[in-house]
Amino acid sequence: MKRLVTIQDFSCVGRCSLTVALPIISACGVECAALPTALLSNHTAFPDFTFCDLTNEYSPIVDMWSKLSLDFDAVYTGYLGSKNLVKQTVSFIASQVARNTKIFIDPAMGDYGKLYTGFDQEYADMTCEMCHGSYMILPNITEACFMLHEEYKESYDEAYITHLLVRLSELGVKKSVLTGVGFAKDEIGFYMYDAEEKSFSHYYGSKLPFAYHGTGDIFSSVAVGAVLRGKSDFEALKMATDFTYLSMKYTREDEARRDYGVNFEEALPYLIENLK
Ligand code: PXL
Repeated sequence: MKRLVTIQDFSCVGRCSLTVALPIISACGVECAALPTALLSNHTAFPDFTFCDLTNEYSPIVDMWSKLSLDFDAVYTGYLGSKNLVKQTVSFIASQVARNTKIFIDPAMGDYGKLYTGFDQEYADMTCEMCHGSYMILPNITEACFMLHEEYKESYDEAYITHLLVRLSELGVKKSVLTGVGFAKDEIGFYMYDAEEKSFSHYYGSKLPFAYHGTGDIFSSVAVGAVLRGKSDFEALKMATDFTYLSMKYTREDEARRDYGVNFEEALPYLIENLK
């Protein structure tokens, strides 16, 4: 069984980051260790939240892992939460790249053309430093634009998407993936660039006429879990697209739903079945 460590915050309520990554990656049949970067009462899209930065725990934890020779097949980073945490993650990733660990980066910091509360351009710039030597990066278009200082476009063509992907690969990433891409009103999926093969691929599923918070974390967790379970990158990303759609559909059908992320729990049997 493969073991990965995911580095992101623990938001107690709201179904994002670790509360999404842990169950999904476990359902993929992959051991999921965790390095929590911050402890929040709930995610930052709620009107208010508490935030406890765990920066001071970071070095002692990774130093202890090193002392105990604990190692990982992959590292998967998500929402980090402060520049200090990005800095520490840059050096942790560098140490792991040197050991040939597969690095997956979801630079979770914004959506719909805006950064989440608490982030700024400098944070986005620092995120680029994590990319060198990494295996896959999975930003949405907003995150890619902030990282690359490119104009965010709500309506775009294929040339815009492939340009962003090639620029992402120049940060030192093997597989650049843009999430939430669609050219027709009713389609959404991913567009990938393989820097070694110099080839593009994409897949779209149906787009539902509503949006929920936390779908990016769900998408990335499925993609990372499925790659580590042995699926090809394309298959894993396709599965992530379909799983995200299914989770959103179940959420809509739940009359008692609350505005706390999506009902990915109900879609877990699909994942387990398709990864057998
Ligand atoms: O889903 C991304 C995410 C993760 N963690 C926290 C967040 C968000 C998005 O707002 O606030 C704390």
